[in-house]
Amino acid sequence: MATNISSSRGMRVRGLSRWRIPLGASLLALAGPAFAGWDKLNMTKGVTELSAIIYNLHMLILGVCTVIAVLVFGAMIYSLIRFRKSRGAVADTSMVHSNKAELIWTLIPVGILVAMAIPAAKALIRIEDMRNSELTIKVTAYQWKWQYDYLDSGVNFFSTLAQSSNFAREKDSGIDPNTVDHYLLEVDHHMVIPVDTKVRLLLTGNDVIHAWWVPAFGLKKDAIPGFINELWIKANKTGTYRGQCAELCGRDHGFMPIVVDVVSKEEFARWLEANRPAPETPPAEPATAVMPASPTNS
Ligand SMILES: [Cu+2]
Repeated sequence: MATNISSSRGMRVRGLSRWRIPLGASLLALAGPAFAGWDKLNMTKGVTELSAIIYNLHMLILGVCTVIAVLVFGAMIYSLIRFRKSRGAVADTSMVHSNKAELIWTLIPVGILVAMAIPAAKALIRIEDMRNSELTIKVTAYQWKWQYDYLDSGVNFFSTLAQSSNFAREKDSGIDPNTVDHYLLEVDHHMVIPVDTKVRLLLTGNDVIHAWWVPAFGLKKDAIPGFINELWIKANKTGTYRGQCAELCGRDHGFMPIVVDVVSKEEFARWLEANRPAPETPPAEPATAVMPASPTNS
């Protein structure tokens, strides 16, 4: 009987080993798509100089936090298991105070915090450094649209939710939002900026507080009525980047997206020329009225 059991177990094991390779391969195949979305959990690296700095800082601090978490929780879990009561561990009640221990657990965290503050302060200073910008755009937020004013060239336009999204969002529109391209993330007029150029944005609001946010640019700043906030972008990759108002600004807060086209410098120059307002023609001089000759009595 025992032989039977062992032999049947042996068969089962052999049977399993036969399946091991295909099983492993299919698990790997499943893991591929499962892990494919993991990078989406993290913040985006973005396409600008600042977004890269912010991403690298985030990864550095995350690394420090992870090492601390592993060390602290590792020591804690190890102690809980190794010195458990069932193994005869007896609490040490004699140690009530230790200057040495207190110094260590104060100085080490302070050292870590100071070390982390250095790269964080460097990144903050870089974010606020508006010097040497090559193009300035004033961005005014309204309920619920954006106005872009290219201060150096006079190009000025409003950017509102695209009609396709606007129709689809209506109650009982009968339009499936999944069929609408970039649903709620498309506008009628894109903001256009040149690649590899330091662009300064001056943000303000005309009614309530809004916030201008394009995740790929790594920055989000409030647009406040009566105030000017600044941020700068230096995109290193052409493309279309989308964002949203990130401040709860009223009923249609979800319907004022931001779309930015980063184009080559030549293409930007052409776009600017095509959209430049026509020079104002001075009003024509009023024609001098010709007085009828007074009738003469002859
Ligand atoms: Cu808003």
